[in-house]
Amino acid sequence: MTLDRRKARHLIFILGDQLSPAMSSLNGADPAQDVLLMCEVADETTYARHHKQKIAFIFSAMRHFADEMRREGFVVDYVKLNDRGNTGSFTGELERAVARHRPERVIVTEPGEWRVMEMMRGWEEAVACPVEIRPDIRFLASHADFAAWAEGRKQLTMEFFYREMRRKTGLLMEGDEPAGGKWNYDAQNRKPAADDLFMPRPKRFQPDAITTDVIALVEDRFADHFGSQEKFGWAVTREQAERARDAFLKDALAAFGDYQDAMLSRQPFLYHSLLSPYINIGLLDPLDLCRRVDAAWRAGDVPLNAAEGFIRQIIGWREYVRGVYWLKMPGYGDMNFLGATRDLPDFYWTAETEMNCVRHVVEETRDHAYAHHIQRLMVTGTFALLAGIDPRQVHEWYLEVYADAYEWVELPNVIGMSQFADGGILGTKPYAASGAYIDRMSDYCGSCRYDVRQKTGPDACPFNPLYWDFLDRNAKKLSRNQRLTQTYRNWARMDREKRKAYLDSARAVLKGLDDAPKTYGRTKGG
Ligand code: FAD
Ligand code: DLZ
Ligand code: SF4
Repeated sequence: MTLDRRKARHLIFILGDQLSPAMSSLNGADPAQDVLLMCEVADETTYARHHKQKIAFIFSAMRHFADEMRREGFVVDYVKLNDRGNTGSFTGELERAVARHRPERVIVTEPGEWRVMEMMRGWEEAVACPVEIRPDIRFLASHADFAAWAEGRKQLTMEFFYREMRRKTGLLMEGDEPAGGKWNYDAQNRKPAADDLFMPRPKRFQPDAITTDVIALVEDRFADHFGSQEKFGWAVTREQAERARDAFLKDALAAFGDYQDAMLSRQPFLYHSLLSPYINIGLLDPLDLCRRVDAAWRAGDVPLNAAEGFIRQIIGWREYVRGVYWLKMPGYGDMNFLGATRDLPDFYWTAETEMNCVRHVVEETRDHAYAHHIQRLMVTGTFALLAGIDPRQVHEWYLEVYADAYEWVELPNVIGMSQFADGGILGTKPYAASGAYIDRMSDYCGSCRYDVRQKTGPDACPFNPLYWDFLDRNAKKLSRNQRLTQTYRNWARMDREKRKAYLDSARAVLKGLDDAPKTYGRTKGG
């Protein structure tokens, strides 16, 4: 009997973002009796039309993980995308694998996405075999933990959740107190950066034979998906991801805090870690990473604001958005508190816009399947918010274009944090800002066709009139927000002519968006 037809005690199904030997599904696994199942399926590549690099990254990491587990002595039944008979779906592939291995039980770790959980709930019936779904122990807070924390709270404030995670893990704690006497050093993390020849570069890797094969496969099967693969440099093995992690800790972490919000045209990565794709698929363990950051601070290698800023993103924001996602699904993705309906402009795909900031971010997204947090939030995110783009289209864009995007983490960041479409579940006010913010934090404006200092008229930075138009347009829903009281007061005090000039300029920008043809995205290839 060939190995991939071997009878199994347990058939352990490992999804593409579960690539760790420490997954709960592998707990107690026995190489002598169990079979691991992994499959590349068309449905997962097209339910969102992912960036080409994202598909290549996941397939290559999956193939390498299968080899890693084979070296551990496991039989891995691996179905490739082009294998004959591949049904193209998780359920179809599980059915076929159950027929091949006739297991006593299927074991799987719960998925990151609601959509896949719904699918899993039907598996026991579909395959006529017991299916055990185990919790994902890569997270500090289980769904029940988060629900218990959220119970009875009027506002789900991330900061309070984060403090609990600090206490729970002991990270940056001195006894019962936060290190340095403060929980949060964000106020020190807002410096603009200067372009610097000696800025550290994140560790990138030459594609090996496996990656080269999947890049060709992706080019062939997903030619019309967004993105270029030319600059593919992602780690695809655990050992490479660990080297990328160590390089970040050594070279960039110390300045991470100071320049977390900065943006520079010639430095797409600045002091960011680029570790999210690895953490999200299981190549790096988030808690282990935070412990290393804590140790670097305790050893005096990095300042407290850097260590705290980084650890807060992971045990704070990352855990918190996952909690919100599972608490509010299903339905969270349909929220549209501000009633925004405009179609996503084509330049989110083509980068063909005279707004230098947006052009840069879209080009970097196309070339690297990456943009850092402030680019996502304050450039493409804020523009979509101010222009009143349909949040579902914004969500679909973010889910497709970034190598680290999975709905559990992407959706709350987009629907909640960036588009305020959840009406304030996740954030207390919308991230609306005029061009002045981008000018302060970046070097984009200096070489832009628009003038960031001009408030209205054809040469004015479009963010400027759109900012006031957004507030005016949404006054009914936002003017009672305490954090916007002063802003609305300023608007009310502005003289009538000035207000009219803002609204007229905004109308001209929005008309330009509406009149431009929409050929990409949802309309392209379905
Ligand atoms: P660093 O700046 O080096 O940060 C360190 C780590 O902190 C990241 O690797 C990530 O694991 C974590 N982190 C930081 N901020 C967040 C956050 N807000 N939510 C969750 N984790 C966070 N992150 C994703 O992993 N997947 C997404 O699909 C995603 N979509 C986003 C969409 C929008 C509109 C916004 C504003 C943010 C989104 N983020 C997403 C969060 C954040 O932008 C990315 O995690 C970060 O840019 C990844 O790059 P990095 O590894 O260099 O991060
Ligand atoms: C994102 C993705 C892609 C593109 N392809 C696959 C695949 O072919 N096989 C697989 O097991 N997983 C893939 N993934 C990751 C899944 O979409 C992810 O596991 C679910 O969305 C649950 O989070
Ligand atoms: Fe962006 Fe406005 Fe600055 Fe141009 S002027 S780069 S559009 S913020």
